Amino acid sequence: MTGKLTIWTLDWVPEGPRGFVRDLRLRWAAEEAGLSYDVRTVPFEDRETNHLDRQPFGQVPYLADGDLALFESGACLIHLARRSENLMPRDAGGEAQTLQWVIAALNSIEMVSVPWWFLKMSGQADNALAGWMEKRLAQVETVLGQREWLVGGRFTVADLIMADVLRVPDVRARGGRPASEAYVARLTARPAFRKAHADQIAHFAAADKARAKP
Ligand SMILES: N[C@@H](CCC(=O)N[C@@H](CS)C(=O)NCC(=O)O)C(=O)O
Repeated sequence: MTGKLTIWTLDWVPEGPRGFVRDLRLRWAAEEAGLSYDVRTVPFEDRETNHLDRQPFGQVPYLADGDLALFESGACLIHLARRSENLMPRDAGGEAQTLQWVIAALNSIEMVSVPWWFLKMSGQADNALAGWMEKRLAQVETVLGQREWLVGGRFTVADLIMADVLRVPDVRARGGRPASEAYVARLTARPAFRKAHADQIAHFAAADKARAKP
């Protein structure tokens, strides 16, 4: 697949999630890989139903690569990684381990951190998931204390998504995890992240202006 890449996101979001909407994962990967892409949008209003044909859960991001349409940020990242060695080694073992850590970020860490965060945001700071969350973060801290990168001694999309999961301010604010903190700082200092982040912020700022027009 070497079609035209289009990353789909929302046309606008409130201030809170800006810089964290998951299209940033795909923008970041494309920037790392030097792949050109367009960004297109679906309306924030009615988002739960207005693009179910492209994302069956009414979420973003989703990706078009020519005629291929994909949803789930992890699947999109693995797809992009197959287009560029910058994102994933080409040997079978390196590929398998990248996939393993992408799934670990989503299914072992974000699977805990998102519901924990939702409960915290709804006023339950000391919620029932706090212990599970602490355990998972401590386990990742052990891994990151022993290596700079998750796979093969080099940057991969596994680091991209793990850092994106760990960089959530409420997660970082729990503190006491120096290796994870250094990892997040190192990953988010990468020029590709900074560009993707700045572009997402600019995208939603432009949407503010468009909405303000009479
Ligand atoms: N598992 C999905 C999660 C996507 C997700 O949570 N997207 C958020 C934006 S970052 C969203 O669309 N939220 C709107 C909603 O759920 O209504 C993925 O990784 O792509």
